[in-house]
Amino acid sequence: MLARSIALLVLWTSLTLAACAQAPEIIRPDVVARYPHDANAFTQGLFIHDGELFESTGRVGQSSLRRVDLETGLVEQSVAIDPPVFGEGSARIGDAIFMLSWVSERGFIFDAETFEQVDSFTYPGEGWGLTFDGTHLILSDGTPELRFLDPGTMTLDHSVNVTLNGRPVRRLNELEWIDGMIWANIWETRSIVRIDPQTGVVDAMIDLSAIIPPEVDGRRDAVANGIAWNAETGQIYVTGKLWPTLFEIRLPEARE
Ligand SMILES: [Ca+2]
Repeated sequence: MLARSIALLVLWTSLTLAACAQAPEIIRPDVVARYPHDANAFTQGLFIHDGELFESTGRVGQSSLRRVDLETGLVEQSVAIDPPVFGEGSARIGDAIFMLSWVSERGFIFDAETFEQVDSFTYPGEGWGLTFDGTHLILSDGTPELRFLDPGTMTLDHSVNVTLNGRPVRRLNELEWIDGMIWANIWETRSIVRIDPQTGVVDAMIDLSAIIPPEVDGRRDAVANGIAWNAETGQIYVTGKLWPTLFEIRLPEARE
């Protein structure tokens, strides 16, 4: 009886420890800097290339791809995405910018310098967020599944299901490859999840509650969306749909 009780206690302890080890860390980022952001931009994609900020926006009739001056928030170059397409996430590979649409099952490839459309591609289902890990384009579609696409053919290489405490995470939205991990906004929340690209396990949640601009606080459409990483400097930027502000953030653990 005693041996059985001890065995159960050992089992319970190990399960508890396993559960604790899985629980994601909750991180409240520090704000390093604030910059103006176009409050009419329904942000769906955000990334940095060679220190320059690029953004894709959504809504039918307002969708666009744009290059934005980081300091002023002014749009320096843009191309409109014609109706009925609702623009979504974007990512850059070399001289090409790939951009998704929400429900058209069609994406676009733009010349990164001229913003001329040079090609298009198709994919099944919805398109939400897009990022590049150096090998694959990673696509979110609002489900817990992240699709890893071969950028040469835009065919599916493999997919990963994202879990938090063992449960599927839905509504994965804008994506960013940061230092070997995938960061993803969760639609209609104030949280970014940090995902292990191999296992899909969320190891941390970045809580943006403290930086929601007062101008949009409480607005259901103006949710946090948009993460950009400057791979050369390590700087991380976040914003939201219709937010008047773009923030450079830093995780406390990264303090020197
Ligand atoms: Ca991004």
